[in-house]
Amino acid sequence: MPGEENTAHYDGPAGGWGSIRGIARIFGKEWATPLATETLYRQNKPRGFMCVSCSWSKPANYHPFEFCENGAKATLWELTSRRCTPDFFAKHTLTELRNWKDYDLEQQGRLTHPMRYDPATDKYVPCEWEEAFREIGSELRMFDPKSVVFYSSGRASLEASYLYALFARMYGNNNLPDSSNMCHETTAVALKKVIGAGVGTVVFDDLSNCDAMFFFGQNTGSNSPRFLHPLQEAAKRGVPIITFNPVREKGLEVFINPQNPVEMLTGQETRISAQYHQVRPGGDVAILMGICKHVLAADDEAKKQGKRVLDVDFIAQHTTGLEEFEAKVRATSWEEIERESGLSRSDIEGAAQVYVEADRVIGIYGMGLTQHVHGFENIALFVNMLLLKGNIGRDGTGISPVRGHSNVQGQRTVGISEKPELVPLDKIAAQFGFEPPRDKGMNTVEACEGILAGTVKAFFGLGGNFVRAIPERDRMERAWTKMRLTVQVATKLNRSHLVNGEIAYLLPCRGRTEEDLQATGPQAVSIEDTFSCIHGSLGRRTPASESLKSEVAIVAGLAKATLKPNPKVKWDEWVGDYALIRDEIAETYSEEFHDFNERMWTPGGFYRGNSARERIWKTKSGKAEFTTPKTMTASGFKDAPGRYRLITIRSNDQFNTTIYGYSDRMRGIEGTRDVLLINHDEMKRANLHEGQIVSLVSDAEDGVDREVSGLKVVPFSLPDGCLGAYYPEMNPLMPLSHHDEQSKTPAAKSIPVRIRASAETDLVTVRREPLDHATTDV
Ligand SMILES: Nc1nc2c(c(=O)[nH]1)N[C@H]1C(S)=C(S)[C@@H](COP(=O)(O)OP(=O)(O)OC[C@H]3O[C@@H](n4cnc5c(=O)[nH]c(N)nc54)[C@H](O)[C@@H]3O)O[C@H]1N2
Ligand SMILES: Nc1nc2c(c(=O)[nH]1)N[C@H]1C(S)=C(S)[C@@H](COP(=O)(O)OP(=O)(O)OC[C@H]3O[C@@H](n4cnc5c(=O)[nH]c(N)nc54)[C@H](O)[C@@H]3O)O[C@H]1N2
Ligand SMILES: [Mo]
Repeated sequence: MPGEENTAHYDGPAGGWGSIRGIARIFGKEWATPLATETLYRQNKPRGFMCVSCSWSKPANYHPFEFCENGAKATLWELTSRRCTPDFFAKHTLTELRNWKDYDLEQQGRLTHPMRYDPATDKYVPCEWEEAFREIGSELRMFDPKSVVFYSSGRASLEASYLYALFARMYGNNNLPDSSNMCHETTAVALKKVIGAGVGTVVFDDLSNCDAMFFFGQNTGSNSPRFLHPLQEAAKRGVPIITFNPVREKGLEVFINPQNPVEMLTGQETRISAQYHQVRPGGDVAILMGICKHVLAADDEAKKQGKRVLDVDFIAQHTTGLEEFEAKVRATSWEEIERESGLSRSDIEGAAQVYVEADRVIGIYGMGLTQHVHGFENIALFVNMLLLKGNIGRDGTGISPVRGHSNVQGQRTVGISEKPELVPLDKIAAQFGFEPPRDKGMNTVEACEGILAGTVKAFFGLGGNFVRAIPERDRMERAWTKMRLTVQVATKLNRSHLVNGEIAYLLPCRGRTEEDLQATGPQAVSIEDTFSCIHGSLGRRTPASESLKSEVAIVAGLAKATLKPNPKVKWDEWVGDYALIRDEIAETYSEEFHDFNERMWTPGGFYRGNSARERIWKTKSGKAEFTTPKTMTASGFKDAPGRYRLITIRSNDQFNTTIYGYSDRMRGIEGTRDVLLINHDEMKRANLHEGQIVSLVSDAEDGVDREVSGLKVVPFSLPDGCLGAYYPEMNPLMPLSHHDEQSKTPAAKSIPVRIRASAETDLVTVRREPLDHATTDV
């Protein structure tokens, strides 16, 4: 079992003075200017702007400073005074810049001019917007529409996203992969299948009405720190928070509210989790089976006294499939549950008893459940657990995926989807007078497969850092350059801009904090948070450069340069007045977005509704569906001697591929990200010593060599058989084929690897199996 033996050590709580110092350390004087303070003050408030970091709720009753350490970092990162100008690009070739670290690239500051790749000098050179639109448009007109990919990262507003999806469909494809394909796509697919709505059913107020929370694989302290406030309030009310996570994450242990002067001055901590269970990566299927097993046993006991633990009325009226699931649970032994979960029966029963006794329970989760080969089963079983006691569709209950990017959920809501059945295509056809494509488009993994196979000829990136975020980075980078056209819309320089197609453009855009002045005046945009609430957002800062365009203007400019004119599609008018785009959104999605322009400034946002919350089940059976799992582990591969499950983690000093600094304060890892976390017992077994430099190699048995070297061994409290290391540095180790079976979300929380201690010793342990189903390397 894992010990408490981290050498990497942080004694402090999440929040507290550490979070204030964390901001000051990175931004120094930049953070203390009146303008920065004024901007932060307006963050996440009505008539203010909505944070560009995560998608956590923006409540109506906001705090004086409704931002967290990471929201402040993200805002200040966008507001930096540094500029990455044409001068910078004149000094460096792309070949040279490809050797720079992600951190150093983004440190160059905001992009200022549209740039075109010049193959003769291997440099980006400045160009005019119209020239860029013209060339990209004329190239796009020559491709088979099915060979072009339109990626988006989850930041672009509802307005930009709606136009982007419309552009792709008018162009002729549904190739609209999105960062959520690497993230909560498992949620979208699993929840749609079992409860008929692909997003969470919980709203903010439920958090103060529940009497227990079950928390799987979400790192609140780093990734959605404002969530710590309702968690702290719940813990203070005596609500047990039961956490399952291989890593002891500080934010789920103790918290000091940096907005509470008394707590700050007295160092008064709140304990967050009442129970903390260090599950094996992929062990959640077994835990959930164990919890359900205990619930059924408790129900058997209760029946003897004429009572029930199960919500039998709810089950009879609203669900299907319990019989088969129940038989499976009863047939599953505790021995198997203990082996697969890495936890003891008494631990699981202890957690399950809290569930038995609680009347209103919320289930919360993040990447720890979604990023597995059997991520679908993780989520479906979590829903099973909730259904047993009617914990969906009542106040203070429900399932709550914590979404990532600030508008990632909203982008899917307004049409960015490769799945045509999720988009009201008939309505769009009637509204704009064209026939949208009805065939399925490519998701992220399929787009990567197409790029490797050479069938994808052009890639358009609306934000993000695709090449860095996806699996199989080394092979992907080599294949990337074979594309004819790559276009990236971005605020800051990143790795994806340096791996270019034959023709490549880098187009700089305004950020959400900045004033967006168009023909009818300053424009606001809107986003959807993790609780399905829609908020207006108004940027007021002077844009980083006069040459920047908004994402709306860039998408419209490109669409106009590419598509035949259509009188119902008014690109110029839409750019002049975003309220007209919102009118179009309201027409396409009339149920959710009626009176959009009037409602967008509602304090706390307006709720777009969720059928499952009303106990209306838009599933195939018309009921909420119990799922019988075909597997007892989510990892998707067998254990073998020397094979570890690698989990890729984020620090509080990064936002995805954006690295703010090298301090993972809450895990006590400082100064470097090139580390391999492993527990003491495993270190002994593998004959490793602290500080030793090792490599990780792929153990996927697909014949492809994958290696990341130069990792320093750091003893860390983790379950046996498991390792931890940072995303995105580890992405070369993740096979493209290693993804959730149903949704194709890359399985970044259980990657099969071996440790290579040194070139001589380990060649023996790295097996090279003959190629069987392997894809060919490029
Ligand atoms: N500061 C900051 N904030 C962010 C981001 C960021 O990079 N930095 N990214 C944003 C985005 S896009 C997203 S999607 C979210 C991601 O936020 P999270 O969903 O929290 O994602 P991760 O931090 O990748 O992993 C979550 C937790 O899963 C645990 N875990 C790993 N494997 C397992 C397992 O098998 N079972 C269980 N139960 N737990 C497991 C890890 O230890 C980790 O604590 O955060 C968003 N917010
Ligand atoms: N191994 C492993 N891989 C993972 C994950 C993991 O946990 N482990 N997590 C996955 C997840 S959850 C996600 S969401 C993906 C993230 O994948 P992406 O969303 O593609 O990546 P980001 O790092 O969020 O993108 C950062 C870049 O976005 C640009 N940008 C910032 N703001 C704006 C803006 O307002 N407009 C535009 N146009 N551009 C902007 C900047 O240039 C910045 O460099 O990675 C996935 N990959
Ligand atoms: Mo994400």
